[in-house]
Amino acid sequence: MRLPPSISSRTPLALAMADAFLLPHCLDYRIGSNTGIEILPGETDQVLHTDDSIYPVRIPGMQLQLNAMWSLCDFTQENGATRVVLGSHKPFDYDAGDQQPEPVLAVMPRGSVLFYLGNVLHGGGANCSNAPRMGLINTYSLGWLRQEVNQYLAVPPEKAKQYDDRVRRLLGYTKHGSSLGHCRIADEVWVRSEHDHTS
Ligand SMILES: O=C(O)CCC(=O)C(=O)O
Repeated sequence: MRLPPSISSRTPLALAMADAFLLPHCLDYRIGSNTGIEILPGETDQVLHTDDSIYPVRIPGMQLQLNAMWSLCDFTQENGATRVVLGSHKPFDYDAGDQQPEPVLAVMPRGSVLFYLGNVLHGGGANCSNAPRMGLINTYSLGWLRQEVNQYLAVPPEKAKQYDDRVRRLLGYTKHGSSLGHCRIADEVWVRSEHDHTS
């Protein structure tokens, strides 16, 4: 389920994490997606995957994406807590005998948050309980990348206007650097940046 920007997208903790991991590689980052995830009773393990595989590049030392999984209920071993392969953001050398570790479970109480880099192997767990396991994933991507969800369609200007400058910047209603994404609109939805001398 794709969701509009939520309060969680701009909590100081999430933004501090995104600052730390993404700002070394861009001037400003963006919301990639906001996705509600419900794992129903009886669902089995999701295939382990990386989320930044939407971008067909790997640049050593550069993270493209940071993800935050908010637990909307307790995440337990029984109900399908997210499985995370620790260290999987580092290259594996199978020829040298490296082995992929078993995933660990992000067991956490309702209202917690799990941060994981876009190139970390992870997946939802099997839900062996009798209640849905609900979470909300906010992703953030480097400001010069295309966002996973087209935020200008998902949150068009008339809706985006209800959000403050920070959220509109996160949505992409601003330029990145001197001209990427520029648009000559005289509209209150646009956030002028320090690099913005043209519109
Ligand atoms: O629900 C989870 O724990 C992870 C979900 C996920 O990684 C995905 O849907 O891509």
